[in-house]
Amino acid sequence: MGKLVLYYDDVSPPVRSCMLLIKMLELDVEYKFVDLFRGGQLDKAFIDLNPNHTVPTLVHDELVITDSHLILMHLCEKFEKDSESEKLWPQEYGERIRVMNMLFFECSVLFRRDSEFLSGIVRGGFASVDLPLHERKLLEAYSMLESYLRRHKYMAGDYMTIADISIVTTLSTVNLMFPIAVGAADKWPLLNDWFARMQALPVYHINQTGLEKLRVVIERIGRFKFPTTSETAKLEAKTEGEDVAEEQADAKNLGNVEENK
Ligand SMILES: N[C@@H](CCC(=O)N[C@@H](CS)C(=O)NCC(=O)O)C(=O)O
Repeated sequence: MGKLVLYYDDVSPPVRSCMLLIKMLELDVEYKFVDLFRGGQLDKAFIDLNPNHTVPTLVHDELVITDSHLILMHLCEKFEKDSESEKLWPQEYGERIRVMNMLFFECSVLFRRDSEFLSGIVRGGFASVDLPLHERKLLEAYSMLESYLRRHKYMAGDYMTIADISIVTTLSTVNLMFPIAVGAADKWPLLNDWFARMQALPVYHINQTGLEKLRVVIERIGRFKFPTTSETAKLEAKTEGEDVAEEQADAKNLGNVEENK
């Protein structure tokens, strides 16, 4: 099968999507940790490998793949068993294009909007971000996903594909701030139902673990708490320890890097 190495930090939604798929396909992968909140992605050796210094990065023999969506496609292409019941990456052209369409949506709309929001918190603290603006953009993305789900049961068809795996890791991250359940009755019933189905997957705990790490670190750096039951985050004055100051310095670095993209 050739050697597979995944550079990762599971605070990252696109990393988590690859980890979910790797578990589903039961692949033997060597994991190399890149500590994002300590600037590990800026180490020379890693930049030599991936000039865009992002995780996930997959090395498969001579191939270096630096985008999660392509990693998902590649792993399915190479390792998904050729079975009718396993169509995470379908063969039929039209179905495949629908999957790609949603992967590109994840990349260019959902992840981008989520990343702009979280990068703002990391750069300047929660109090500095334009919450109504981000809320409008992210809730609009929920509504877009709700529209896709009116067409079929999963994001790209009536069965689960890598588009669902990619979307759920970012969506669950956005959900920390803007709970989908709040709009379950009226605005996003289908999205809420789809999210529950995805959370019931046997591998979902992998996403939950990274998500929890991200929640803790973003709350500490941003000096706030994500909401628990209400839609509104509560600002919370926190005492800054040395650890926080150090993380903020590194996080500023990360924020600058993301801003330049
Ligand atoms: N479109 C890329 C996005 C990857 C990405 O932006 N990863 C972030 C973490 S979520 C990262 O590594 N940021 C570090 C940096 O930009 O220096 C993918 O899906 O793989």
